[in-house]
Amino acid sequence: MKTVFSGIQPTGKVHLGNFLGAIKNWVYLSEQDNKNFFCVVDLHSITTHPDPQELNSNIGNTLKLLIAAGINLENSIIYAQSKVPQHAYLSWILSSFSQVGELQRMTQYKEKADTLGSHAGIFTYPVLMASDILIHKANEVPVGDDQTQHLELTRNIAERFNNNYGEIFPLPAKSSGKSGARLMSLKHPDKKMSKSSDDINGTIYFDDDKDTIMKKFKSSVTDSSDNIQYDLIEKKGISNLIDIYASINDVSHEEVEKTFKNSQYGEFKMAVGESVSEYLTPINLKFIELEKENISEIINSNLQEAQSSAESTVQEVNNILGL
Ligand code: AQP
Repeated sequence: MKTVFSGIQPTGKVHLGNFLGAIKNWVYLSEQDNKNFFCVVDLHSITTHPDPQELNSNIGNTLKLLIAAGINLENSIIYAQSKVPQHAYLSWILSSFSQVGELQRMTQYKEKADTLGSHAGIFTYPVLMASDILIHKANEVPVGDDQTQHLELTRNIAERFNNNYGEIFPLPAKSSGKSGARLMSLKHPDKKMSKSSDDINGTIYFDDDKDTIMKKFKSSVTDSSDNIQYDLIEKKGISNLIDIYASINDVSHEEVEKTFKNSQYGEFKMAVGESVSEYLTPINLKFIELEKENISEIINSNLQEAQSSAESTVQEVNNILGL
């Protein structure tokens, strides 16, 4: 049985990109014969110095949303990273198996250092990410292409540890599960749809009602032709809409082009909006229902399982290191 790990940062309100790029696949993986750890990686979001109240509310909402999305909790554990301090503990140990040069080469470090200032948290962030994966000895990690470099680093760190102390950590691979689309803003199709941006009209949030969703799609930026064709260079806006429709309906770009070959942009935009609303509305309704319920028992039992899995790895590592 495979062990799968993946995470989401509580940096804001969860959006359609998070669903189609990650959570939809997590739901799929939770229906397979895997052991899954889906983690709200709140320690990572400290790098942006968030408002404490906002952070706290985002952590709770994100956990609730993972349940509302339909992740099967029979074989999946959802929890907040900071409640399992073993993540940070292992991260310290792994930092002695990480090289400064390779951390300096991380593209996201270079990008984030430009915007957030170069504090050490941004620099050592990939080591914590390696720890997130290795603490549960995950062998599969469903992540987007932007995380490939971090996953390679995780493998390097694990290999170095293993070379010194024996085969403790499996070398994790990128998930071969259904890959999700990389959604762009509806208003700025050259920018990624993102939790922490203030691009409200370009972003579809999980709790947008049908009216709002339809309005956002109606005013989405496309191009002056009326040709529904996937072309990431010349037609970024319409390609983004094709991606969204294809991902929600589990069809290929070609099938979308074929289905809508006689439609105009206006018609297609409404069809995409309808699909999105049909996909998000039940999740939002379930989320509202969960808000009224006391789910602390679910959260606590998941947390205990996560702590016990992490503690068993820490014990093994401590014994091997002579700690
Ligand atoms: N636009 C997107 N399209 C497809 N997938 C996306 N993901 C994020 N944005 C898109 C995927 O969602 C998962 C969780 O992301 P994250 O919270 O770890 O961080 P992120 O990638 O930085 O997400 P955001 O929403 O853009 O947040 P901020 O604004 O905080 O940076 C990941 O699997 C990610 O690929």
